[in-house]
Amino acid sequence: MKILVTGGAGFIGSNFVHYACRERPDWHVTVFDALTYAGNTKNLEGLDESRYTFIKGDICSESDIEQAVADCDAVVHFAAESHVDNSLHGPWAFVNTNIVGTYRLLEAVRKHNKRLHHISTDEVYGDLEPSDPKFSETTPYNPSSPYSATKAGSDHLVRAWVRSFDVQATLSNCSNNYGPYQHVEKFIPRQITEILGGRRPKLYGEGKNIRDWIHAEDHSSAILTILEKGKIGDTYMVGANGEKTNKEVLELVLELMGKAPEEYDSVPDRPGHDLRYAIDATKLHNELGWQPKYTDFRGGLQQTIDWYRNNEGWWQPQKAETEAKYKELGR
Ligand code: NAD
Ligand code: TDX
Repeated sequence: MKILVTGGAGFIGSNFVHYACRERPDWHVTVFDALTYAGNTKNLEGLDESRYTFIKGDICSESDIEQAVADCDAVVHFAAESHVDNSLHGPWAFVNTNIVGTYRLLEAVRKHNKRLHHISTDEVYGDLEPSDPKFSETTPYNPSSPYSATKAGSDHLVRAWVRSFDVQATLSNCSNNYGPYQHVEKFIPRQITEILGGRRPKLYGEGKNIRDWIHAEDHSSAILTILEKGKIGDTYMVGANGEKTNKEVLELVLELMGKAPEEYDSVPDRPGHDLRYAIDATKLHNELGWQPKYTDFRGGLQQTIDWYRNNEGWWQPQKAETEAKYKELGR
């Protein structure tokens, strides 16, 4: 089995590549990645070199992606612009990669008749009030940011290509991931690396927003399950019952790093900030028998903190530029 992983040098994509190489020793993985600011070939270090090939390529380039697709059996599509704050200040890259890039990939998959699994996010459903039921596969789309609107657009394209052209695709919409190799622009790594650098973490607004955290390895096991057992044309929600306010997460990071709970700064809120995301993964449990492994958030977070502590050489090169961008935004 030859698997093409778009965005495989990014956070979740590289976690998936490590997981798939471990769990499926007879597979060959081709990582296809443009190496934007978010991609890093260091994320693939430690893999047996005979097990994977790296192609530097852009999913928006018809020729780059078509060649790569022609040469594989199945595609797992992670490549995207993924950070909400960036989408508020430079939406074009999101429209281009998330929508045009997914279109190019779909055309290549259609032409060469390959299996596709498309990775998406719970953010396409908009946000919830604290008392609302969780998102499920039938929740109507209602995206808030340029990021989530372009991910929603990509989901609609995939569904249309399944229905209109018989493309053999499945989709999954997952909640917030955490774990190793996550860029320091994102909430948890930003706070860990601020503390490691001797500075105070930064909480948007009052920190009442709720996110539903899942470890990237559990997301990887869900993707592998759907790729192998999912029903063509179906969407699966992926989540691990990890709802927490941002303030709760930050206080836990502070505690695990030996700091007092008030040792952080409140900074101006993100415009249009979604209040709550929460996933109901019943379909994935009942139909495909998937279960998460990292059910203890405290343990998973401690492991993640240890990873950043032990891999300063990985994150330090991204840090100054990331914080300079946040400084410009006043966050
Ligand atoms: P990331 O930003 O860490 O990685 C994205 C990767 O895609 C990078 O390696 C980048 O170089 C590559 N890429 C970007 N544009 C490309 C292009 N035009 N051609 C080829 N490669 C390109 O993102 P992530 O957090 O790992 O997210 C991966 C996927 O999972 C995305 O589709 C995202 O929407 C989805 N997702 C993320 C989360 C989360 O919590 N991070 C949750 C649910 C879904
Ligand atoms: O410094 C910060 N302080 C803060 O309070 C940062 C960077 C974020 N936040 C808040 C904003 C969010 O409520 O923390 C929460 C999480 O923020 P992000 O890590 O930026 O994630 P989010 O906007 O929730 O989106 C993430 O989950 C869904 C991923 O980035 C998306 O790619 C995914 O689809």
